[in-house]
Amino acid sequence: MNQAELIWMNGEFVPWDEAKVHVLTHGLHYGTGVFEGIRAYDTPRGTAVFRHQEHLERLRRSAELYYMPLPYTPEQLRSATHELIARNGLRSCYIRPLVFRGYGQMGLFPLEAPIDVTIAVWEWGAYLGDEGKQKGIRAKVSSWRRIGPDALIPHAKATGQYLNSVLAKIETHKAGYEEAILLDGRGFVCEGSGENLFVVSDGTILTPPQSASILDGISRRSVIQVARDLGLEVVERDIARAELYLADELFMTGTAAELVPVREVDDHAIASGRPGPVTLALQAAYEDALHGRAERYADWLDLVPVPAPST
Ligand code: PPE
Repeated sequence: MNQAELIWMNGEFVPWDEAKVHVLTHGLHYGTGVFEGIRAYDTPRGTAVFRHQEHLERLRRSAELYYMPLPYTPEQLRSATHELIARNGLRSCYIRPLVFRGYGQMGLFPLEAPIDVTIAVWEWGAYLGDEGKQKGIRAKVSSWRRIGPDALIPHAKATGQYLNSVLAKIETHKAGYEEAILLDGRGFVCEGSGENLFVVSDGTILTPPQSASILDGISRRSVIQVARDLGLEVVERDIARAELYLADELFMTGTAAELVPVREVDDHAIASGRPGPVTLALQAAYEDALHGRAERYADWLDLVPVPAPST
């Protein structure tokens, strides 16, 4: 991976190679952590973090759902992130805040273990490849179902929950596909291993609802808004597996992935097997929003203050 210079750990800026934890860290054993994935873009007004406050609010909520009170306010984490980006000299980057139960307590009762908070930033290119973004990816429905709301909390972005995504990702990777699509416990379409999913059918954009065990993606919400602003109809409803094969267009959204067309599912080409017009129009409009080229979405971008020159 692309290393940066500094990582923020519990209020301090530490060199990348010194950002370490004890092997008896609670979160390493039991997955007791929550995190975020955020991106900052090099925009005409300077480096800007996309929907920063919304991501930090989701982090706070994820932590709360697992009984971890955040020892920092979202505002403190926001300014720490600004400083971290500036001190690392990055113009664009991926941002990974992590909140986890730390060292000091073993066993499943975690409430006495400390809560550690770290933020890392690094340069991260196209998650599903540059070619995938342009031409679309090949996906396969995984045999692993997405974690259900009766066992875990799909709405929380918790570290332990990602074993589910990892199994699906490995399975589909070994089978020669670029991404996994998981069904929910009822057998309806849920999402990718790290992306939400959209279907274009007869000019309408469909996407699974909150009750389908999805992560409430911030890219998903943003793309829904961009689509509606373009005059497109977006409907949240359950989607049957075969509707993927019969779709006119398919695409995925996520912070790391951004907006990526899907050109094949389970060896069925989606329509012509090339990204369709709705996907391409939305992708272009969304890229404009991310990169600060769309005035309409300017308030989605949190500008990183330029540090005052040292005297
Ligand atoms: N579902 C899952 C399971 C998921 O992990 C993500 C983000 C999304 C949907 C889309 O959510 P949002 O980023 O808010 O639009 N996945 C993150 C982790 C990727 C990783 O490999 O790590 C991300 O995109 O940052």
